Amino acid sequence: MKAIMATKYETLFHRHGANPILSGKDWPYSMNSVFNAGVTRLQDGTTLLLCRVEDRRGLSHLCAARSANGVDGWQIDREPTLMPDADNYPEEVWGIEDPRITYVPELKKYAVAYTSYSRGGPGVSLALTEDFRTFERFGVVMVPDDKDAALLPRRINGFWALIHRPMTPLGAHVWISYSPDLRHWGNHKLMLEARRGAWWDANKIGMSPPPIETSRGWLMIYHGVRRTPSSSIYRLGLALFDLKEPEKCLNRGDSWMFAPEAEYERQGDVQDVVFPCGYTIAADGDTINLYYGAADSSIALAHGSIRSLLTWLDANGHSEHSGDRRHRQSS
Ligand code: BMA
Repeated sequence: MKAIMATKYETLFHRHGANPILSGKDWPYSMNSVFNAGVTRLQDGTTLLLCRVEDRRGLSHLCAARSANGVDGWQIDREPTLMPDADNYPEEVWGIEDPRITYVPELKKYAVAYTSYSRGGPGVSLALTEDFRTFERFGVVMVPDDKDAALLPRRINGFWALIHRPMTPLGAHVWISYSPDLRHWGNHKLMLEARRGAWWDANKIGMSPPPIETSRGWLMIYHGVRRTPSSSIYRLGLALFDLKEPEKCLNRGDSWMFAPEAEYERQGDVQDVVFPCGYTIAADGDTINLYYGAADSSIALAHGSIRSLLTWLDANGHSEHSGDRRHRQSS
């Protein structure tokens, strides 16, 4: 099958030549597929991927892979790192998926927000860890149907902030909620709405990796799901939010900026999916290494520049609050 694609567009993320950098054949134990990894850089500079591993029953758990250069030489835990614990956390009965990692300086811990797949649908669970070997589980913090969550690294006006994606009859939009203690959540605010109609990000969007903190605001890479008669296409767009008031969207890109194109993104257990759950930022403070699940079958890497993402957004975006909205009646 030969794909027909547009060619005249700016490339913001460059795929690594070694892609996919991790797949099932690298795994030390029997499984089906590995994809959608949460990412962080540890104190000693090691890149840690907390990978979603789907077993041969179809249920997922999380497994850590560590690498000195973030590209190869991965040391993969010999056994699952975090297994669903349905006895104590019944909401994890059908597995745990798609972790997003945030280092929280105030706690000196990593917060892992992940999807717990309960009989009532997917919800958001939270856990803290210092070493990715032992975890303190907080259980469900957002009831089903909800997913695509990440904690902001610090309090906003004294409250912890969690970005997430509840599913409502009016669509799947991105929300932000606040908590004094990471357990009790409220002050829910709509952050970013799925567009409607023919748009690439109509009806269903979700935050992909945790937002990137820049001097101009929280830069969010989000996925839009375009339903087609044959399947769905997961593509990525950009939006910028106010640093002090993160529910306030300052700018949102019109077109997508990264989409399934490579063979390993187009073909797999689920075709046409690019799904990043994390990144590292290089010592220059600008280069972003984006790790993404490809076609729900492997993990791939692409690098970009935060400055270029912001420049692109200036040229290709609109404020969600100004008269620009009127100008975009079609949204
Ligand atoms: C989403 C999530 C992701 C997955 C994607 C494509 O709803 O469940 O884990 O990669 O669908 O199947």
